[in-house]
Amino acid sequence: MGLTYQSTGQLTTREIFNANTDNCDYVIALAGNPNTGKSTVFNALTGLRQHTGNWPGKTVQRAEGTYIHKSRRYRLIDLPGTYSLLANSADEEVARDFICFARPDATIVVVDATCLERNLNLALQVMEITDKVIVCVNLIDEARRKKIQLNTAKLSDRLGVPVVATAARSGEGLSRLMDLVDDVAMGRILPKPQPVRYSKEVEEAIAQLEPRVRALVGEDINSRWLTLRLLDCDTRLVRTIENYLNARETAAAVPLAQEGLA
Ligand SMILES: Nc1nc2c(ncn2[C@@H]2O[C@H](COP(=O)(O)OP(=O)(O)OP(=O)(O)O)[C@@H](O)[C@H]2O)c(=O)[nH]1
Ligand SMILES: [Mg+2]
Repeated sequence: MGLTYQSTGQLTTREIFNANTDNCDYVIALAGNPNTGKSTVFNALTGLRQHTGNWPGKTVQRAEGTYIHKSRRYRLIDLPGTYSLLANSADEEVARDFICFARPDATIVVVDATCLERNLNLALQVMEITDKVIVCVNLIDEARRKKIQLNTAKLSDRLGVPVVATAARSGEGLSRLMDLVDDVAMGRILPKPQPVRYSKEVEEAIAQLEPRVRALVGEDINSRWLTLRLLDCDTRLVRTIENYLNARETAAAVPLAQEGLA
């Protein structure tokens, strides 16, 4: 594979996702469960400055476009709608790999205000991979109609990331969304996602294994998240890392993971 780590000495995996920052200042991912309004947000932000194609090497459709906010050009990538990032399907794998390896400057997670609990599952999974998350609680008009009240300040506090309520179809909240994306991409806001805590046994295994994982992959991949995947014996992810990053040493961590759980 002609990119990467070995050849350049640094992670340039954005190139294999055709998502480098040529002609733009920042790359932003749009994630969310199916039917939450991602494409409506995407269309509202990018207007006619968009095109579609396939993800490299996949039959999964990809849409990307650009928008300008505060004189900066943003490239927005509409990820496939998924319920999780466990890579059980091509869609999930594309979404996970993009967030993990292309390392967007910010990821917007679009959630449905009328079924927040189910939708936050994906938000928490994204927040395990990257800190740079903005939660966009969409369909707020539907929530109002159903008399569902939402305290975005409290939600933001509990999650540790910025939250904005939107009704993408009418454009409500989208200007605030772009402000927050700008703040996160520029580093004016540094989200601090509250980590999901697991059982004592799992946390102990993480404590043992994570320093060794970090020593292998550095700060380029979230080591706690990768440790969890290794404890899950996600050998496919290890192969993906080998492909993307040429970091074959990571494979050595799988027996370590099994050791950690023994
Ligand atoms: N009432 C209301 N409807 C919305 C809003 N945003 C999107 N919709 C509608 O919700 C439906 C789904 O929107 P999409 O933008 O296609 O959702 P998506 O997340 O891209 O869906 P997938 O790509 O299939 O995962 C469409 O009928 C939209 O018009 C909103 O804020 N309020
Ligand atoms: Mg869509």
